[in-house]
Amino acid sequence: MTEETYPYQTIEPKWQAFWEKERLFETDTSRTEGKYYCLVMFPYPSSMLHVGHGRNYIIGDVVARYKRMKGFNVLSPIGWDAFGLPAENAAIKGGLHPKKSTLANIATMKRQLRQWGVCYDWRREVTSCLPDYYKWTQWIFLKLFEKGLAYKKRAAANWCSSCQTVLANEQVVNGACERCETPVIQKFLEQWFFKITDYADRLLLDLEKLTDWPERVRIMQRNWIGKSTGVEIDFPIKEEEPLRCFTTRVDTIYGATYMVMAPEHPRLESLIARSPNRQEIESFVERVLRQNKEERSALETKKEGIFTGRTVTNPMTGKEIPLWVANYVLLEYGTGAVMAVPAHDQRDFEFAKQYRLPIEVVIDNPREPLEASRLEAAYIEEGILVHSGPFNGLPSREGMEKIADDMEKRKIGRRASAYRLRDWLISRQRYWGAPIPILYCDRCGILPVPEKELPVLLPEEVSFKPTGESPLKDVPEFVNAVCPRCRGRARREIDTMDTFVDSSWYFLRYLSPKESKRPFDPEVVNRWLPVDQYIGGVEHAILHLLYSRFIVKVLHDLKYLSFDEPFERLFTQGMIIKDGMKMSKSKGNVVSPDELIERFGVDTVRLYTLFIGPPEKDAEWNDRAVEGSFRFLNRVWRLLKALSASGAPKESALERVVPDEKGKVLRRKVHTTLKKVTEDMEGSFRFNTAIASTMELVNEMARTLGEDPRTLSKNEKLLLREASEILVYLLAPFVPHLAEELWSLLGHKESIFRAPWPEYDPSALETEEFTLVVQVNGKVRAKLQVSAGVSEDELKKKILGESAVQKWLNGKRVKQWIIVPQKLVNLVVQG
Ligand code: ANZ
Ligand code: ZN
Repeated sequence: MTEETYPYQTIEPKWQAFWEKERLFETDTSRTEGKYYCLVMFPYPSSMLHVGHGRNYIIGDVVARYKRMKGFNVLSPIGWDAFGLPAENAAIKGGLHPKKSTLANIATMKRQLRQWGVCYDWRREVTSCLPDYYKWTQWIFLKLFEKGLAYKKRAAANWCSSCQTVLANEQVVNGACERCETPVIQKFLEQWFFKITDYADRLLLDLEKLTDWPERVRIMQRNWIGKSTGVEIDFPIKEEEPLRCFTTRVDTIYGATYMVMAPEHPRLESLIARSPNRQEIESFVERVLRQNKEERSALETKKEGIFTGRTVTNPMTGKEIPLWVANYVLLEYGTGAVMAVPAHDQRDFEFAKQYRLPIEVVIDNPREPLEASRLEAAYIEEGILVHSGPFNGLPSREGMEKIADDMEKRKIGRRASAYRLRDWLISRQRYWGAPIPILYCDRCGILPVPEKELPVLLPEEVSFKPTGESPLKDVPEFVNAVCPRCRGRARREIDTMDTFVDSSWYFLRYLSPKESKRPFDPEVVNRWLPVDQYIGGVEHAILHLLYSRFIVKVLHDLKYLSFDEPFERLFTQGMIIKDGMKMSKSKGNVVSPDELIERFGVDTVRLYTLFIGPPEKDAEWNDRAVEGSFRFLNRVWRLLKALSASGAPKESALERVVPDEKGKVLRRKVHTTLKKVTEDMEGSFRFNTAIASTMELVNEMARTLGEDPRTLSKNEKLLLREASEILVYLLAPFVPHLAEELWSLLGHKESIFRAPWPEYDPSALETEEFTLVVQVNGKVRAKLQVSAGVSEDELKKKILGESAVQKWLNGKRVKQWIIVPQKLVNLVVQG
């Protein structure tokens, strides 16, 4: 055999052109039978793709190609999440206009995807920064506004002083901006919100339906929604409305010795109006508001507070207890006020110690009675109620229920839930996003832009300066508008929408991307969704998936959609690591695919990306290991070339093989591999093990082929022909260009992607067994059941593993093996 490498340079562009000409990936969505919607998360057009990005699209392409060979009507679309900060920041630094740079990046990435043999139905391409798309993003805003699910309020918002914009809670990671890692501060601003909290319970409950999602993603969503069940209790205040708190430990209420409210609590101002140290309280509040919320609620943070001068009544003990303000209580959680039980809550304990507030044990440790004066930390476990009036002696759980019942009966409290989830802050003080379709009229107030006036076009002539306000404010043609109600002068909203709004519905648009009268054709969408398989990075486990689920539920409730969960199955691929770090431009460890493609061809890069490890796990990229994949493909190429030179039958031989004894071994290998690869593709995408077994199959084929193909019997040629066909099938989703080339070498005229994936032959898997007699030094010592196809190595291993044999070997070395095939083995050992 020659060592020349296979001509990927000519093969790859040839088949790419062929697929395009054949429109192989254009999907007829009017046909829903056997529909399979395979979706990859649409990319942000950031510039060149590196091999780390490649994993997502390659996996999606493998799944789409495989499913299509399985006979499904596969829809595999792509688009661009094209609004966003990086393009605008580049423009501020004196770069290109965001629209120019974004469209240029899209062109580059498109070229790359084509070059990788990743195929989409390009007629369905959507680009979120173009008016024909964002018109409908604005339409979705209007629908939420009509339903009271979009509202504006002045709120403390997370502010990144470097990005000069607010961030959603989800975009704050460890108290810093997710993008640039600048510490986030709180800033009071008028902001637009989507009322996702109205859907908290359904978003939580329906996670149960998503059984084909990775468990860890479901857990992350569950924690993010963060539901706690407990009781809301009203604490009376003299001459005022009672103050309401939320607790998960109502069993501890007899130990509530003081109450704390959040510094931002709307009732604080009036409660302290006549307080002598009002100024002191106000300056305390101001200081706390400069701390960020993560810091404030962290367990380690120093608890600080101030007495309001007021008291409230503990409704169970009837005692007056002091009301404090403290940094560790947040307004957004529960009711923004807490009954403090220092004996049983660690934060309250630390606070009480510091400010010498009373500590009373009301839950006793059944193993070791507690004493308030000797507590070194709060006793937070369950126990037995003490000093709790009629509830004494009850275990915590039971106490909780009994006290809640009692409160509900007397109407001083009620069972309730609290959620960690906050409303979704969607306004951004930036340019490169979809304008929020709202008008402000001095006479008529806040008004939605009438639907027929959509889209509110984003003007192109603006000056890019980081002012902390949207640059749209300096564009009079944009700002000045006519009030749709009174025809008077109105101003336009200058903030734009969070890009997560754009990406919360793009998968609907793919079904009818050219619709100009509505965002999508509900009829087609309802037949094609939910998405059968969604593939993307786990970094979107919370934000994007939660928002998409929310928007779909809203559109469902508005009767546009018949389903209420967008993604049936979810697969999250692991990251590609280089030198121990996530591969990314900012880390400077990016491997560009171009050079590798030049040296080895794109099929090699695809194969390596899939072979690198289980696709859901992170994997370390190794440039040198890529060569191993290249060698394998060359081996396959030479093998099939040699075979066709040997005069193997030209046409399909799948059904005409009658193997002899020797042929059975090969045939068994072929069909076990087919079975295994099929299972690997179906289950959890075990591409790496599928490829590994395909490599074994190639070894077995090479063994059968032997040194001189001319000596092959007719039967062997037939068998090898069958093996070759199946091998090409198995390789096709992974290395589609080479597979097409080999497929045509085998004499086929049509694309392999129009050929149905083969079924394995169960009869080929059957292994016949025989009884083997094992002798040691000529004496029969064991009888074993052995399968007919066993190799000599395996046979020896099996014999040596038998305890009945080991006993007679006594640790001695076997000098000689005498083997009578399928009958007897005699081990000759010394003395
Ligand atoms: C009394 C109590 C006694 C509490 C006790 C705990 C233990 P999770 O489980 O996270 O839902 N809390 C309520 N609202 C708060 C707010 N806005 N800011 C800070 N803390 C708040 O926590 C619920 C508990 O967190 C509630 O139950 C309340 O303290 C506190 F032995 O009430 B607990
Ligand atoms: Zn008006």
